[in-house]
Amino acid sequence: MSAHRTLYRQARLATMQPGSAWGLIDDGALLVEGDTLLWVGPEAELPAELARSAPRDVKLDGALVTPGLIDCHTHLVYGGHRATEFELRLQGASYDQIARAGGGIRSTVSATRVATDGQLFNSAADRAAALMNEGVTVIEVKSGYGLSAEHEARCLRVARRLGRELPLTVRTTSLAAHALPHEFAGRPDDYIEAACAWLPQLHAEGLVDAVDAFCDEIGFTPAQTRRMFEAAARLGLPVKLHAEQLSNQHGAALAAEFNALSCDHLEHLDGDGVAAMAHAGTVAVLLPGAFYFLRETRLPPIAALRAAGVPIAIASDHNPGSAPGLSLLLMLNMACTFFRLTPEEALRGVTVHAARALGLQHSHGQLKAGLQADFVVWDLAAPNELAYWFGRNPCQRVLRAGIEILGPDA
Ligand code: DI6
Ligand code: FE
Repeated sequence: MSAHRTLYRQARLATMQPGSAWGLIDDGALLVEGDTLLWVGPEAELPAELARSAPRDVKLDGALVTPGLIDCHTHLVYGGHRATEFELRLQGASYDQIARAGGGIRSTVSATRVATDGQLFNSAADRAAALMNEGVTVIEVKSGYGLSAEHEARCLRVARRLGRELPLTVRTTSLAAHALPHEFAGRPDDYIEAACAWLPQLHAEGLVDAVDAFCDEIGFTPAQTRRMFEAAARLGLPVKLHAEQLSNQHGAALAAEFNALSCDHLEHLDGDGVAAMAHAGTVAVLLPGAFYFLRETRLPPIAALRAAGVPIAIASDHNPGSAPGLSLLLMLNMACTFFRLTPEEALRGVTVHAARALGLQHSHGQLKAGLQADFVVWDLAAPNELAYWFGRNPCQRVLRAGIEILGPDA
């Protein structure tokens, strides 16, 4: 007997391992030791001495089990909201018109700067809880609403605190190159120089896992983005990019030059960008919530991404301007309805490919021996139901690092 082992059995495992649809194992078992999956496979093949070694035995009655879900692109830490801007857009104003008039991201920057650390933490923790309720065990959180050395650091510290105080893995991304703060009006190159200079200190404080930028007409130019990436590379930090969201700036090819973990949005991505991403092994993160909420009509080039073998991830992009939703399950449904992903591709997009978009593919994203014991038990029989229902939460039980954080034993 090994006191810290638990056996979960009579499960339908969507392991998401490659080689078969969903990596499906009917009548499967999971043996958890501490925070790790010790054994995963068909229950009939579980060695008897391993079965006997677990003092706790949990029967799951045929329920579906998937890896913990991973939301690999969020802007969770911010002050205020932008419901009035939503009304303006409904009356005909466009997202970029509002941004150019000084609203948009910059109005959230003002609301973030006046919020206390406690307010920022509490609002972000509530939002994280909503994601976690649907089986999310890993999130990425970007800065980008502080836009000064002090306020960027504050937002990243709040993100780190979420990871310490909630049963949740949090990866942080510095997105100082999100918008031009008013104190640098007309001086974007000076702002980028300043933002590059903050990075070593933020990194020294352990606040940055990756560096991102918004490369667009209302964001930063490819040349400015390159300077940000060079500053990241000097510190050995991986990069990601908000690329080709509203226009084609050839940002994906630039990011691929830096072996980016991911390029995100991609509605305006062209064939050269697809090829560059495939060559670099960069993940395409699609954000159907932003596509929906901005009422976009131009689709990312899904067929070309598939044909080139670019891994596709799906994320919420939760932010107050273009994607205020907090349901990763709804994103699965929208990835299928809007982008015509298959339900299996959509689930790979919030598990195995999302892990890769965060550089966590060796510890997260699949049900596989040796990986962290993050998994979700669903009140569902078939994995395609995950992308089918919406507005219903079938999440029954969540284990994160081997500990039940939601469910009968939580
Ligand atoms: N693209 C987006 O969709 C978010 N950031 C970005 O660069 C939107 C951020 C916002 O509108 O507050
Ligand atoms: Fe975003």
